[in-house]
Amino acid sequence: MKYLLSIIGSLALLSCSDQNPTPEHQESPVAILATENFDLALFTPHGKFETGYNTLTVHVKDKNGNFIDLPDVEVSTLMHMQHMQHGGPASPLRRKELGIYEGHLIFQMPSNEQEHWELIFNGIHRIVIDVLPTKQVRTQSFLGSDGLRYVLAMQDIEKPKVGSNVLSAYLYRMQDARTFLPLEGYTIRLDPRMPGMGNHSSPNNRDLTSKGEGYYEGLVNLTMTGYWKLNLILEKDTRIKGEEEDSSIYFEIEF
Ligand SMILES: [Cu+2]
Repeated sequence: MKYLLSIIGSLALLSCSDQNPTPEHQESPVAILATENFDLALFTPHGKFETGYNTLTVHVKDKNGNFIDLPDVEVSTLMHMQHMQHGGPASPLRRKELGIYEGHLIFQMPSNEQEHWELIFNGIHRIVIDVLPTKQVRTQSFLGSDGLRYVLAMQDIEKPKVGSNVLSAYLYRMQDARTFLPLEGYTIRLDPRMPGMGNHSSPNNRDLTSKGEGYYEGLVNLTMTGYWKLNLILEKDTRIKGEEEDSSIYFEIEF
C-alpha cells in the first residue's frame, strides 16, 4: 500500500511538473464538493492533501459555472478515528477575488483505511478527503510541560538551497477536540543538525519568532545537501517542549 502510494505520488509529481512549470499553479482540483446551489473546487499547490501544513484555495461557482461570492465561507476539519473524533487547525478563508478564497489546513496525521478526514464547509457541507503521509516529518502534535496540547507545522521550503533559507511554521493550541487557537508571542528555538555526519550543526541560524496569527519565521542555514533534522525547542518564559541537540520535536529536510 505504501509502495502504491509512493508510485501514485511520483506520477502526480511528474504530471504536475510536466504541465505546470510553477508548482503554485494547479489546474485540476484535489476535490469537488457539489451542493444544491453552488460547487466548491478545492486546490492545493501539490494537487493532494498531506500530513502537516496545506495551503487551500477554494473556487466557488454557481450551477452555471460562474464564479460567485458567498456571504460566508468557513472550513473546518474532522478526523474519524476508530475510538474518537478530532479536528485540526484551519485558518479563516480570505477572499482573494470574485469566488476565490484562500487559507490553510493542518492535518496532524494521515488518513488510512479505517480512519478518515472530512472537510466541513460552513458547518454543513461535508466531503471525505485522502490525507497522504509525507516522507519527511513536517508537523508535531504534543503535550507541553504546561499541560496544554500544541500543534506545530512547518511550511515547506519549496526549493531548499545550500545556505540560508527562510523557515516558517504555524503554532496552534488544541483547546478541545474541535477547537484550535493560533498562538502568538512564543519562541521556537532552532538547532539544525546532520545526524548522519556526527550530528554537526551550522552557524547563523535564526530562531523562529512570532509574526502574528500563529505564524512564525526564522532562518535555517543548510551548509550542505543531505538529511537535516531541525531540532526545535518551544519556549514562552519557560521551556514548553524540546531538548538540545536531539529534540523530541523536530522537522526534517532532505535535499
Ligand atoms: Cu487522528
